[in-house]
Amino acid sequence: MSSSAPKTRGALIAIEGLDRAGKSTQCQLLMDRLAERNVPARLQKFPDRTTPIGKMINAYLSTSTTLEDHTIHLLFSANRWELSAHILKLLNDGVTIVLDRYVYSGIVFSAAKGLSLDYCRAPDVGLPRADVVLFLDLDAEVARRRGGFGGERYEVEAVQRRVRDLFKEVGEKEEGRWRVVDAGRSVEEVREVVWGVVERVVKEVEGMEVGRF
Ligand code: T5A
Ligand code: NA
Repeated sequence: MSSSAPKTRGALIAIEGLDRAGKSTQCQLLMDRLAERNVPARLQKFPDRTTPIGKMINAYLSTSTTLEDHTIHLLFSANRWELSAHILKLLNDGVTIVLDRYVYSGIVFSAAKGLSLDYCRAPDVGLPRADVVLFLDLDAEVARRRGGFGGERYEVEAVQRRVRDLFKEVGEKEEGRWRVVDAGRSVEEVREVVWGVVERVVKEVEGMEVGRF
């Protein structure tokens, strides 16, 4: 065991940003590019609305149920924890994982309601740490004009403004892992910026252990 070469592992790539910043669009394009380059990869969206906890979150987001702020915060975190062992295993098996939102959304959307940043981070401490976070930055007014905005609980411009400021604050603690991408550009331009970062990170993590948040 001691003489074996470091095992190739997958990269944990988080795509974050405001509602309608183009996260899901870019996640799909990134998955396509990774497939073209023969990099084994999986897409994992958070919240994952398919699990029992995810179904509770979905009911909350679609505003059909009300939940106390701490309760829904812990459910979002629990939704990440229930998938964490699976994510770790895939990474260690050499599969790159593209996350459509992760702990950063978890922190800032709850903090925007008035819970402290320290409280909001705590339940996610220990989860697999993203090797890089691509923060798709978009003016709240531009986000509002994009398709489908307004249907769900947090899709209110004042909330989105506060969320944008909080993302900036959280990103400052991530140092080199946090990359701000101007999401106001065309889909293709954003795709190329994202790929430029991901292509490098996929190579850089080879032989490195998965970190913990
Ligand atoms: N949340 C989430 C928490 O409170 N705590 C948590 O722990 C987590 C994980 C649901 C909510 O949950 C909150 C945050 C959210 O409020 P969700 O399910 O990810 O989160 O939300 P969705 O509705 O699926 O996705 P978004 O609204 O965030 O949109 P995306 O994925 O950013 O944007 P996308 O790609 O769907 O694009 C939106 C529109 O813009 C166009 C697209 O074609 C589409 O019409 N578009 C562009 N137009 C012009 N130029 C570009 N570059 C464009 N890119 C995309
Ligand atoms: Na999305």
